[in-house]
Amino acid sequence: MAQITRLPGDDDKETAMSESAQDRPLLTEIDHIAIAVPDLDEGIAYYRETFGATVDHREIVERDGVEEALLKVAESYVQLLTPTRDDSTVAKWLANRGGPGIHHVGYRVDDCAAALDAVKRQGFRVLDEQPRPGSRGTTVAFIHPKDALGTLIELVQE
Ligand code: MC0
Repeated sequence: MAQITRLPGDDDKETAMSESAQDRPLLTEIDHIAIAVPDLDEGIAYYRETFGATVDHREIVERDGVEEALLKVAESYVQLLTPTRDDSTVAKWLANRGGPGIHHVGYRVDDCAAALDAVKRQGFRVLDEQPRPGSRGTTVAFIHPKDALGTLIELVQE
């Protein structure tokens, strides 16, 4: 069994966590799994030819320097993401990794500001101090992967 080590500040985190615990969990559904690809059309063709998946929505998000294609899978999406400029964080990620792969997970939340606040109160680093616009009219905020089990997390309010 894994040994649980208590660290200084854990008591504060625990208090913040129980204060933030809601009647229902903050994460309500998986909104999307984001897969970064060097070529969006090639990524779309792979999903179409292999799985018969079709594009539900396509959008350039200037702020993040990405173009996305959303392919619906039940009530969630596969989000294929490609950089639109060299200084995009996704361009850097692809270059470091050397090819396509899972870039982040987007979880639906009822209230992005409240969920972000809960993460911040527990002392975890966030990448957006305030919720901000995401694609297709959503409100989003990112949590730092180094404080989230090595996974970049996006909170998504529809
Ligand atoms: C970097 N790291 C990651 C990661 N990106 N770990 C897991 N998943 C990722 N996606 C790790 C690196 O391996 C490195 O670990 C450390 O984090 C620092 O990485 P870096 O290469 O120095 O990168 P930074 O610091 O320049 O940027 C990473 C960071 C950035 C996560 C802070 O990508 C960011 O701010 N992301 C949030 C915005 C975003 O991703 N936008 C694109 C999607 P080591 O161990 O080597 O130190 S926009 C989107 O999806 C919108 C359209 C939407 O859905 O609505």
